Amino acid sequence: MNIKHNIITLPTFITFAAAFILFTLSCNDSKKTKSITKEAPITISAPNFDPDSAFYFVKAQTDFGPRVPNTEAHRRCAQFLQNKLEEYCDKVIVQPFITHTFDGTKINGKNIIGSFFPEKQKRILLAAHWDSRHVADNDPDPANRDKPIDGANDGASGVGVLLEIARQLKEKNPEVGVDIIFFDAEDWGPPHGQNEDGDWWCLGAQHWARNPHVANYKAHFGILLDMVGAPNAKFLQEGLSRRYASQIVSKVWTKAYQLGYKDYFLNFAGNPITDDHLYVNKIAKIPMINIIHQDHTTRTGFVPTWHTLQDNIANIDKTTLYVVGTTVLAVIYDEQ
Ligand code: AHN
Ligand code: ZN
Repeated sequence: MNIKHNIITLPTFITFAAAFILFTLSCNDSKKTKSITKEAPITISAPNFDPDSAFYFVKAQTDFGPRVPNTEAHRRCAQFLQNKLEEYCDKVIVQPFITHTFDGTKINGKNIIGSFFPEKQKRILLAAHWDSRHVADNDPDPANRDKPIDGANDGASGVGVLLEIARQLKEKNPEVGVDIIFFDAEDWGPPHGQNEDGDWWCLGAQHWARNPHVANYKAHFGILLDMVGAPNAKFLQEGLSRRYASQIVSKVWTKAYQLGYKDYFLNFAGNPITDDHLYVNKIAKIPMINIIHQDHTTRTGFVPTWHTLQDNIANIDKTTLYVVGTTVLAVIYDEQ
């Protein structure tokens, strides 16, 4: 037996003593450290939004042709959207409704709703309209003005971004519940400048706000996407969003600024726009903002392709889809 093994040498003693002192210090400090980590928000980093996938989802819609209510393209696209939400979400509800437009047309509409974690109390509502306008009444060529539009930007872009968000939510669970609503019959309103007092736009959103898919449905806040696919889009802080949900405007624009998207999300007030979020705010009483591209250089206040045959897939920009999708995903994964 070698006795050397039982002798504690001086260097060994010093090492153990130092370790003991450090351990004791860290124990005394543990209370402070714990309370600091408790107060700091746990930030779950968001998954990566794929702009190619979002673009594919936009094109899949325009490939059906104009999604005007009562047409075959509209019926086929509804089935596609339902299938996609069923692939990604925990629960899907399709809400059919019958309504009349300003010109007396009776239409069959469908709101299509996908939910993640339907049992969770704290929820975020995301929405876009999936129908496209029945007429290109803003087209520069009068011969085109009674033709239906593809609505690549006006309709399909918001839905495409939300389908890519749904695909990401399935891969990486957020802390909060999320509901995605594709509203129908948003865009069969009267010609620009006519009948402006009537509630002729947003017929699907009006139906849902009066008949939510879940009794007493509430969400912490909502985000509507409308025309989020044009190159170099400018998102002013839309007027009704500031009036009804200014804190959500701040939250989203601050996040966009942090991500480096200040050239898209401008720190300026935009005009109020009658859009789906108005009825979600007024009737369902859920604070909802609208991320919508406004252009004050045109007569209509929207981009030149708005309600024209030029609102097609050739005028969709992946970078804009990416900027909007990344911002909304970051907002979702910040909530707990
Ligand atoms: C009005 O022009 C009053 N609202 C426009 C809402 C809209 C139409 N968004 C897309 N298309
Ligand atoms: Zn429109």
